[in-house]
Amino acid sequence: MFGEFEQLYNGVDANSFIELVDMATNTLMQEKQTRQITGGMVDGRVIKLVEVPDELFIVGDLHGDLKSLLLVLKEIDYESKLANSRNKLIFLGDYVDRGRSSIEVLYVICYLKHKFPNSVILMRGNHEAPMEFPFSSHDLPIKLTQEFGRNVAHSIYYDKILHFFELLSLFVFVPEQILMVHGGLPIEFELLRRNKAEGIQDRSITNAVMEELLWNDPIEHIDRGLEWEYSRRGYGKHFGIEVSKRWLDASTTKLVVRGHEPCQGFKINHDGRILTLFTCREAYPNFGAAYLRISADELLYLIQGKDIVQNIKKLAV
Ligand SMILES: [Mn+2]
Repeated sequence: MFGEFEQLYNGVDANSFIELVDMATNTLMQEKQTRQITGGMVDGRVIKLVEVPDELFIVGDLHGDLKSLLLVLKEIDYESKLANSRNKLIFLGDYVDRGRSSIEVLYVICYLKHKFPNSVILMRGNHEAPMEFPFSSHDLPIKLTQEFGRNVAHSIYYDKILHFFELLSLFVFVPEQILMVHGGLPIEFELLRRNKAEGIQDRSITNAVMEELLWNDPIEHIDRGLEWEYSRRGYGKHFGIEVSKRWLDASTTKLVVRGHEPCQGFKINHDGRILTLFTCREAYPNFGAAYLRISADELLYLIQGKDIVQNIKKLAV
């Protein structure tokens, strides 16, 4: 049914897995050296897509759900779509933890980045955890040990995976159109205003900003009319509509697309300014899965974020 990924249902062998992680890592390092991707500019962990992609596909949290990932690839006919590097498939991060197939999902996304380097953009989620923000539901090291044998989690394997995680994008944007992050907008928006012409830059992403990009959530109401509050997640913040308005105004974009929160495939916050996508069912049986598919024309004629709902594709259960 899924062609070349069919064998993944029987697991991945350690050598071919780590070989692919190495290849994807090299692809990401090369991209950072040349500072280019088709139709866009790469500044470290920031990607600016100067040309609106012919077709744009965005996938939210996967959390080790191989089946949902392969369904999306099949529905979008990935081999023919990704062969055209003016199309873009953007993953919002959170590939691992919670589901059964974190290793297989990593395998597939590494394969895609290696095979279609100019069509695929991999963002970092909070589960692709930086050393600075460890948390307890990170079960990837245990999965590696179970699948590849004792001590793998503390070996060169895990080091290579961590290095790969460090190269993933934190902020991707299409000027005049959309901003993409895993979690949310940092409440410190001075960092955008300072570099208004260029947008956010890699060097503006301090650890504190990275924490917010990976962990923040939009919220509709905050006590006493405050613009933000600390998150109950332990890291990051809840940001209110004023923060969203300021970011979209300053960057002259229409919409933020992010993942990070389970929902029925998608949800809208802040009067259509924030779209959340969630593309995982296995570890969240009470939620739905969906992805976004939008053409350049549809994106250019988008007036407000709410209008994008017609481009959301729900995954069949
Ligand atoms: Mn997340």
